Amino acid sequence: MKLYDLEASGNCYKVRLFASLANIELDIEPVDFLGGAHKQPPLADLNPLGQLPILEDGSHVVRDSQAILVYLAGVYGGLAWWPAHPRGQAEIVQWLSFAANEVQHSLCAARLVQKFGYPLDQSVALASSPAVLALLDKHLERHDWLAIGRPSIADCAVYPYVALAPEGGVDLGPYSHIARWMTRLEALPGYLPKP
Ligand SMILES: N[C@@H](CCC(=O)N[C@@H](CS)C(=O)NCC(=O)O)C(=O)O
Repeated sequence: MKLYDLEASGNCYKVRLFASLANIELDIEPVDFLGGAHKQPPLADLNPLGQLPILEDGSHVVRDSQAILVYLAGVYGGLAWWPAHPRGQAEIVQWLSFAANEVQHSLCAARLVQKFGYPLDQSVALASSPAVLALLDKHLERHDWLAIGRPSIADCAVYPYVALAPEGGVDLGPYSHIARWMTRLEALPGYLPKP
């Protein structure tokens, strides 16, 4: 199973982190991102959005880090990471959407500007970050894990850009429940340190 990967990408890290925690073997294929390889065939044929990560499992292709987490957990991860019941699945998907929307447009965007010089509005990204972190911190005040009462792909989807947020100029200092959740996640067997 091949992961088309960019080491510095938090979205790719979501997949590498989960695979490491769930002991799923991936063949990591580094992509020449600066050279634009993700925007040209053959990768642009695999993902017409021209984005990473992309997973290739034999002839089956999955794009989008959230979708890849669901695929890997459902096919190879067992019920521990992706429960059979739709209630548990929906609880997890709430957080996958949060990762792809709120987190992507705040913490991730701030890092893209500060670390990689992306032409996004840093002030908008920074202004929206505290509300995202406050919501997360409030949830974690009453829950050890984001969903289903145990570690799941929800945690793997949200953790990377939270852990990387200081690289975007976002201060995690005020969020003590987030800090304790990160410590719990980092203590899991198979934890893969952030890039
Ligand atoms: N929703 C996608 C976003 C993927 C994404 O934005 N990937 C970045 C690397 S972190 C990328 O390939 N950007 C290139 C582009 O959008 O042109 C996911 O979660 O996988």
